[in-house]
Amino acid sequence: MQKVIGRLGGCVPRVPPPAAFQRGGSRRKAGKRWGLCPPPARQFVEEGVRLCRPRALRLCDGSPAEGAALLSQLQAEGVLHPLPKYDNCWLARTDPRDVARVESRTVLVTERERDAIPPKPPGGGPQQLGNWMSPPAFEQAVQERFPGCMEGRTMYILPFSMGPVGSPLAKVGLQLTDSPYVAASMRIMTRVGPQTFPALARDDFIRCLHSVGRPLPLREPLVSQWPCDPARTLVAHLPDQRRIVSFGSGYGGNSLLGKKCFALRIASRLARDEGWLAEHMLILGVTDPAGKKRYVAAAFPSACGKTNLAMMTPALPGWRVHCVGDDIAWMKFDAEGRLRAINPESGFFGVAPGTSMRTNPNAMLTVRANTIFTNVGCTSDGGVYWEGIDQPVRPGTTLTSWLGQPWTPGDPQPCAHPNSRFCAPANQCPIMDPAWEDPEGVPIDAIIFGGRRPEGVPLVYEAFNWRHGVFVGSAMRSEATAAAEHTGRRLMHDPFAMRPFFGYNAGQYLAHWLAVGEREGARLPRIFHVNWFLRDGAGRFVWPGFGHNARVLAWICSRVAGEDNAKTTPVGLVPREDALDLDGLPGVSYADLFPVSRPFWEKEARELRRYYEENFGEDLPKEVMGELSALEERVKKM
Ligand code: GTP
Ligand code: SPV
Ligand code: MN
Repeated sequence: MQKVIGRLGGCVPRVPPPAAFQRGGSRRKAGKRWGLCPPPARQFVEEGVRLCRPRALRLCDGSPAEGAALLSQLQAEGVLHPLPKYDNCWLARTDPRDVARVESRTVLVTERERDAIPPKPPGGGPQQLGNWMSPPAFEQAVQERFPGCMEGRTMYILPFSMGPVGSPLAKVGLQLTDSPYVAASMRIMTRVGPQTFPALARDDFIRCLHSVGRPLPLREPLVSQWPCDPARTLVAHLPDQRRIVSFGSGYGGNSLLGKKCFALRIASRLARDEGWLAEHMLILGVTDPAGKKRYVAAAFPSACGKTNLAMMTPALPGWRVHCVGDDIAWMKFDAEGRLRAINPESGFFGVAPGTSMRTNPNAMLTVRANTIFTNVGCTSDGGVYWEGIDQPVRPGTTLTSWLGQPWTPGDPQPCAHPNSRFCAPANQCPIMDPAWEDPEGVPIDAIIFGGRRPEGVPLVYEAFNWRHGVFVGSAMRSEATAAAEHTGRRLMHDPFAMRPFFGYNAGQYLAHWLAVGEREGARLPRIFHVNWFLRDGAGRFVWPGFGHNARVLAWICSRVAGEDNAKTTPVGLVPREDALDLDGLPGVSYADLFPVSRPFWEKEARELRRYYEENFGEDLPKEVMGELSALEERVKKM
């Protein structure tokens, strides 16, 4: 681009001329397509080019030929390794410092801090509901990082839609990135191509700028051929300007900006302003043996079972599950007052470890073709390997860990990184719902919250009403997982599974959920809480989980159908002993699954009160505090 600009006499071209587009037979076509690209989008590209100074540009069209070219380029650069055991599958190994979302470097940039996070009470612990950055500090951070950051590299221009193109619930974005790995992954996770141009013309698209922060020539050698700059990583959101600016990481939610940055942080803010919901939820369809189908959305924190539930093979005869989405739901009321949900994504970025033909056969069948694996192990015959894959390794085959080292079962370090992932097209999942791309979305009958709770929290309970349900969501806690930088089995608060993803003040978020419940004419879904992760004294899971979670879905469906089969507890409504099908589960007892202990809930309520006070302060809606007081009263009478 420098050269191009030079040739034009030092002035910045109003539009990057086609000559700036990469060679490869398609330069003329690219130039023509560039000509069709709406002016606001071109302007954003020009700004990015001026700031980042890439060597070349590539406007991505989403075509199969482009996908193939990107992949072979990544192979030539040594970023992707082919996995010949499958069809068009690839393995990436990252710099070991760039393996997960970095919550400590993820910020919301707003004029007023209060618009981003609740105020820190004096003397309170560290605020856990997001990080705020002032606009001047952000400007400075950009100036310290972005000028010239793409020198020597190609800038990929990705016009993309979150949601089926043309859906009233869909929104578009334009991502600029210097990572071909990100470009290849975005093509799987989102709908990339010129079909988004009409929407891009409207100027309200989300502007996404991403750089790995390693201009060429390199000043220091790369680790694992993976460019990143961990010391200067920053993932910034400017909700008022509909802008995302990310630097220094090529991994997952830090770099595939359509996902957490757009579809959750920016979208949750738009949703609040426009009266809808953008949530960290899977969406599934469940059909009972009589053929009655219902749709359910469920929020579990990262690495707590969304993909697995969304794709489950029911262990209950006669029941069927179909997948609409595994991570994010955008939900809006229709004219009849029903909450309708779409999955804004078009691919899965799923946790690999623990995935097997026993636990999640549909995921295993999904990732046999056209999949990019990141930080999994591999076998010498060109297959993948990870903890819990549950597949015999053929004699004579050797294993290589995610670090590229020889690995043998029993080694102290895992073969795959705990946050290793597969990135696969959703339409390859054998149980995608026939309506998964319905532009109107699917009607939601139940909302489920859940987390990893080793003790005290029952397998399932139903909230008494919407307001109590909002309290239940706000009170979610779960053990830390490898999806972000937190370590150990620490119990963390994670309201609505959104703690790392709120796009505005979390207190206002709770108020928005309460307001949704007051909406005139709304036919509200019922709200439930589940816990697949209770452990016994020896640390073993007491619930078999996975396909058996269909037993819980069956009870939830019976509640939606209005069956009178619940028992009231201080915490919520639980299945009567005869209402939960535990047939064929030797050793699993109702009593173990439904602990009700006064000391446990007294302690839980005390901890919640402390958490609310220290983290939400006066921004906690009084209704939520009222629900906590009501719980405390009920627990006292236990
Ligand atoms: P993100 O993609 O990070 O948002 O994660 P997720 O919520 O989609 O979690 P996922 O379904 O990928 O599951 C994460 C881990 O939990 C995997 O190792 C699963 O094998 C395990 N897991 C999922 N469901 C169950 C269950 O019902 N029981 C048990 N014991 N483990 C489960
Ligand atoms: C999560 O952490 O919730 C994920 C993975 O779904 S990432 O895309 O990295 O955010
Ligand atoms: Mn997730």
